[in-house]
Amino acid sequence: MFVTFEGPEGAGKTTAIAAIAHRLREEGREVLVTREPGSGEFGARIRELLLHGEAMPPKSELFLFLADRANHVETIIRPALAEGKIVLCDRHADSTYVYQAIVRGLDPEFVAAANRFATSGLIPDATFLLDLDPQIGLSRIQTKDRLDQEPLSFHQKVRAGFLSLAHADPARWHILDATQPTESTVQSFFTWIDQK
Ligand code: T5A
Repeated sequence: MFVTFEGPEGAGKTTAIAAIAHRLREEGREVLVTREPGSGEFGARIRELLLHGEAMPPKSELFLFLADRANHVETIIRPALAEGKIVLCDRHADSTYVYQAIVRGLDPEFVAAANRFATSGLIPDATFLLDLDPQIGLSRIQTKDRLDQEPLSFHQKVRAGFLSLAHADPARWHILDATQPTESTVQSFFTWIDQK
């Protein structure tokens, strides 16, 4: 089972995923917690360039996220799925569509096709959108990276972009109120998985 978590900065994805993984493991399930960008040594190097390096053209940013994703899917996610693990992934292809196409303005059709190429067509079984006012999310972050430092209008477009994707595909997306305590997200996840 492949589950992704998306949303604006500081929405609480990492915190919620840790709590969900803990409870799944208590139930005896095999879980892989992973993230984009930055899984494995290859991903960690790309993450450093993307989040802590200098400014770069949007096209370069796109290809770095895709390079990370292709490696992540092939060497980490697919092997874990083949072993029957539940894979909980902090951001995935939808982040690229929102940040690089909708917000940065790169060609949406090209970005969608590039995502399909990078993932070899892997689509999450479910995606949880932790939605909140970006001002609240940004106020939760202690140390801001390159993308966190974009203006508020950028982050408002990110929020709107995620909401538009979620509303277009309600069978996959679950929109959650990220101003609620983490336990609320955990409950929503278990309500979903217990029906599977
Ligand atoms: N990006 C990523 C792209 O542009 N394209 C792509 O293709 C991809 C994959 C990644 C950046 O790259 C961009 C998006 C991002 O800008 P990142 O550091 O991985 O950078 O960024 P985030 O995923 O946004 O991680 P954050 O750590 O900023 O946010 P989280 O994981 O949503 O939030 P979390 O859990 O770390 O919590 C943040 C703080 O809030 C508190 C926590 O204790 C923590 O202090 N918190 C809560 N407080 C109150 N109520 C709750 N419910 C809370 N939950 C957590």
